[in-house]
Amino acid sequence: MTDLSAAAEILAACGLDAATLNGGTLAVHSPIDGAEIARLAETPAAEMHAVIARSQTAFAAWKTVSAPRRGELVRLLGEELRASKDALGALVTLEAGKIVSEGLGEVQEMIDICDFATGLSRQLYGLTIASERPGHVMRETWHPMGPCAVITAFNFPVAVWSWNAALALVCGDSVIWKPSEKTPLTALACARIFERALARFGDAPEGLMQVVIGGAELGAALTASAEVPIVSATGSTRMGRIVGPEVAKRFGRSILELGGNNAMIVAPSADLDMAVRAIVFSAVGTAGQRCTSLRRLIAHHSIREQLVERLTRAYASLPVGDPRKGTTLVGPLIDAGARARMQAALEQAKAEGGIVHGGKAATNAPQGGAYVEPAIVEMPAQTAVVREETFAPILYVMGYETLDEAIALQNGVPQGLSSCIFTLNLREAEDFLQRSDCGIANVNIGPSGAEIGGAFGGEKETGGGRESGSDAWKGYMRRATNTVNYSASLPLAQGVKFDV
Ligand code: UN1
Repeated sequence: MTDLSAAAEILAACGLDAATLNGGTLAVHSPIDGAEIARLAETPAAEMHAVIARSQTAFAAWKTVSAPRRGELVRLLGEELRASKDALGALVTLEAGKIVSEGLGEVQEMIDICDFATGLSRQLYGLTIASERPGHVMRETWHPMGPCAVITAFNFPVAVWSWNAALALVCGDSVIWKPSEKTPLTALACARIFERALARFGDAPEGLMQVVIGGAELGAALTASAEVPIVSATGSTRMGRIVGPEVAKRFGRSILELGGNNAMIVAPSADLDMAVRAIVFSAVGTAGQRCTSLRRLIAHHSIREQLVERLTRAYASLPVGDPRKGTTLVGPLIDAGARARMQAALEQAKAEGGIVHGGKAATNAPQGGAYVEPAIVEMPAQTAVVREETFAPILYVMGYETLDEAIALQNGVPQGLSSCIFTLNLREAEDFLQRSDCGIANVNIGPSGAEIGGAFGGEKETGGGRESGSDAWKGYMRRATNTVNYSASLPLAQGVKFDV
């Protein structure tokens, strides 16, 4: 059993009083051992109108604050996150089951995006554009949009909020956050941390960042409301198929970060020592529950057997178990449902001709948690099960002969998030980068563990959204094209004559 007093201590360190986190309708379980750690009051769906109205009022005030001053709030958030890193990291471990280092890494990712967004607050650049008309100047200016809904998943319960919120806030938007029902405590902890930044900041409007706790009906209220111009949603493709059309129906903007089915091509020239390490981290890290987890290994026939042999050996010694233990590398799946889906996928893979290594329930792990041995499955082809995203540590291995064949396999799935190649051959590497159809394509590193400086997201069923670095901020602002005439005449564009 999770020691409930230890859980209470972690919650208290995050500014949450365990005693007030009871008596509600939403039971929160730790994936470590399935123990109930809280029972939270849910936001009634009927209250969503008021939440959205409050966000609109906050937006009206916030958009008039200068962007660098808005950046100051995000800078303070970064400071508060630094001070709370250990506490929040421990709560991520307790509530999402991540190993200690990955819990801390997630908070570091939040700190990084705060630093990035703070600098960005002085760089919301537009263009100046040459006008065809004399005495005219054209420019592009960027303006705050309005309330931004942020719908997040359990697997990155805090970082994904921060990628969206840090950008939205410097862009002048207000934020309404609906975290996963599986990880509401980390969201409440972030709200506490944010309140501390607000208190130091001084004069931010009330309701600038609100958290709503509950299920799909809250997300539905956000996606349906024309008062919420931006909906950023991270989760399954199934969820995106609902959110995307709903938001489009009212001409809102959605930023979708949905399923991935990420592949690595291992070429004959690859540094296999490095490839093995990259494969193991990206396939079994976070127990295979990252959008960017490695799910498909496309290995050249000449090295395939050797690679599988080395991987099965590395997998056999993987420490699976309590994520709070410093030596553990693979923690639990989020719940028993996730384990059942993994088992079903392995059964289907066998039926489709796969040879399964590993994949059994793990022994030597706390009772009550969904612990599994990561699985490697040698597949005769890219069958139906391989084309689906199963959110678990399953690595399908396929062979190839020519690079064309490998790239066709890599691109031959409905999802388009992350991809990579291991090769020492420059021609192959560049060719792959040109032809991968994913939002992320890497050389000699795995598909997961992206830094916040780049734009994050992918194509096809991954949804097309971009979050985090580069110019992803443009997704949180509206663009205006301004033409200013400083001459004393009124010429028309395209030479049109209209004399009155
Ligand atoms: C996700 O799985 O939703 O690239 C995000 C990575 C992390 C983010 C993953 N920086 O693996």
